[in-house]
Amino acid sequence: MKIAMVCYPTHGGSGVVATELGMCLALRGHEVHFISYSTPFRLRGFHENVFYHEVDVSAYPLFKYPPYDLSLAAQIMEVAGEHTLDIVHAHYAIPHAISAYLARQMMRGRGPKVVTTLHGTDITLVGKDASFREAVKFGIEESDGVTAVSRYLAEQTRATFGIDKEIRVIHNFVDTARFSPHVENCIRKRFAPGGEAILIHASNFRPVKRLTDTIEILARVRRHLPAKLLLVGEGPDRQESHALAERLGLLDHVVYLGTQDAVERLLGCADLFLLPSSEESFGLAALEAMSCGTPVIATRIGGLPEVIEDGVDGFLFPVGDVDAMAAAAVELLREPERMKAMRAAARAKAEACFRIETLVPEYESYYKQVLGG
Ligand code: GMT
Repeated sequence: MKIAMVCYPTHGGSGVVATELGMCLALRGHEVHFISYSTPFRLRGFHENVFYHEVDVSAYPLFKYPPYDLSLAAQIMEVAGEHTLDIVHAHYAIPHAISAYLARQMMRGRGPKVVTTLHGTDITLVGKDASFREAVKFGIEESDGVTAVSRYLAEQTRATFGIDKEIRVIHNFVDTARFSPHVENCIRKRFAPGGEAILIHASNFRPVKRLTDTIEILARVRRHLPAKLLLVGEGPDRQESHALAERLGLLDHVVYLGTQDAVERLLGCADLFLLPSSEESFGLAALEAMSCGTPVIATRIGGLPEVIEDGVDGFLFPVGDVDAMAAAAVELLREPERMKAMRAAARAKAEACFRIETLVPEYESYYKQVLGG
């Protein structure tokens, strides 16, 4: 098949899923065209069967807000015509599903089929906003196929928009060969020279991630044992978390690493991954940590219970319950045998349920179904 992946290029879960999916499909012999405003960050190097098309948005002085949606639609139309695409796969509803719809209309029905994957805040936050709601609903209803990354998100979509068309659930996936339990002692030594426990969090530091909770957890853990916190990513809440760490006298124990390409090397060296989010449709970062054999302490919200089994391969707590999260961390860090079992269970879950080799063919057969229909 000839497939276009329309996605955000930044360090967000939807861009990661789109990129990994596209690269895996290309390896399986499909022709894959990425369309975005810059190269998706995991799309490094040369890949057979992979093409990249950049969306160029004109900054005409009249435009207070340059119309990215229209430039994207025009680019999709151009790529679809030139390469006779079969499928345009829009990742994240806004504006990608609507731009794909527009491209198909501009091709007067001769365009490719549109598959939209709902990732999370496109439904749970942005999609609920009155200024986007009707457009998101329209984009979903007009797509030839719709997938969601968890059962939770599919239910939320139906409930929020009153949609009853089929929404296929295809969970996030992980490359278990790349994200594998592999402890690099030199990395551990660098961050925890005194043998401290290593807690880690990776995200785009937006309010839904509750970054300051990771600092609160560290503060509580350190009342019982020495520990460091690695923060991977960048985003609007960095400053607030930094200020809190300073106020609590923790700056020597928190390491801000910025965005990292080889996050798997860090995940494998950590003892626990923290994901105290207030919204999480799936929690790809948690899955990547689990695949590295790192148990996750997270919140019991959204799709996280579809990924983490409380007490088996991680822990789930109510949003904001930093006392309980810290207590669970301390307990586990003090019980090496239990920690070992949990590490193994986390890895086993990733291997059993979320392998890229299993989930990508699900998208492939969904495309075939949409094309057949
Ligand atoms: O909502 C976001 O954080 C953005 C979105 C993205 O585009 O990066 O992340 C979502 O998509 C991921 C991949 O499907 C999911 O694993 C994340 O749970 C989800 N984030 C949220 O729901 C907050």
